[in-house]
Amino acid sequence: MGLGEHVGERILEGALPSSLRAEQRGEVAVLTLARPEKRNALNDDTILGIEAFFLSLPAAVKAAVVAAEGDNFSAGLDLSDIAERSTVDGVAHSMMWHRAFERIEFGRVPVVSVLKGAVVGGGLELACATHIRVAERSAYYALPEGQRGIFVGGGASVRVPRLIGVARMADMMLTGRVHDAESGYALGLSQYLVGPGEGLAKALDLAARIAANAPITNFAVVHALPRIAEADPRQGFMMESLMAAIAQGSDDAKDRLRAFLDKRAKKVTEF
Ligand code: 1HE
Repeated sequence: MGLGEHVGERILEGALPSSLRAEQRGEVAVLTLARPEKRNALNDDTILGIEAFFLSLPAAVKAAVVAAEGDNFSAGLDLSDIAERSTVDGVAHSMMWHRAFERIEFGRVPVVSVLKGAVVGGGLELACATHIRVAERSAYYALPEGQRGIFVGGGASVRVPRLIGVARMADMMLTGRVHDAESGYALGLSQYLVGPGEGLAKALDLAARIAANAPITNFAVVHALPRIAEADPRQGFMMESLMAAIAQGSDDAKDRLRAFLDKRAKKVTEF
């Protein structure tokens, strides 16, 4: 659970670039992309700010939400940043995105994103590093890298095929295909589809539910589940058994199981 990770005392605010806003709502930290005039295009400062935010979440934070100001989640890489970059700098730049987004995917808490309008290029890469995606009906997904003469560099080759498969990602890159929110939901790009303006409330509700889970369960889902799913099944089953035994042995699990048997806990149908 963020082994060796710095745990902040309070949420980063002043230390973030103007393209990001951070706030804490109870046990949920909310990071908002705040450069709507540029469709939340992601420049280096923003990527480093995202990394800093997830590296220093206060101990009281149990879940996070990534949202956006304006009508769009993100138009991806800030294209004004890329023009003069050398090959060596290009590798370093892509690795910086990978590092920052790994702080989300393998950070201390589960992360929910709120998608609307453009979720394209690096914006889709950012969304795919979060664990739960809530899409408003205005959301649309594209990987225009193919048309811009470049390649994805923020982790899409790894994370997008996990959600929709290599063939569909290849289609998006080769033909410029755009998926609307309904299509994205059907394919698995988002787990939730909500009406206009409803995304943040839904995401906060989901984050509050996540925050109420036992920390060991959230740890297992964020850190163990994706590794188990990609492991050789024989290794995977063993990792699952070990993780199950660790979780079962926790005081949290004992309390929660006892509460159910004593009829003090909600039934599945009452959550
Ligand atoms: C930008 C960017 C950007 C908008 N970098 N400035 N991403 C793309 O190829 C998507 C490029 N953007 C678009 O296709 C459109 O902007 C949108 C369809 C997303 C939105 O259209 P619209 O009509 O709402 O806005 P707009 O008028 O195009 O843009 C408003 C402003 O934002 C404008 O600047 P202004 O100073 O003229 O007002 C745009 O230039 C600016 N803007 N998108 C920079 N992306 C780690 S590798 C990841 C690789 C990628 O992500 S490649 C995909 C890049």
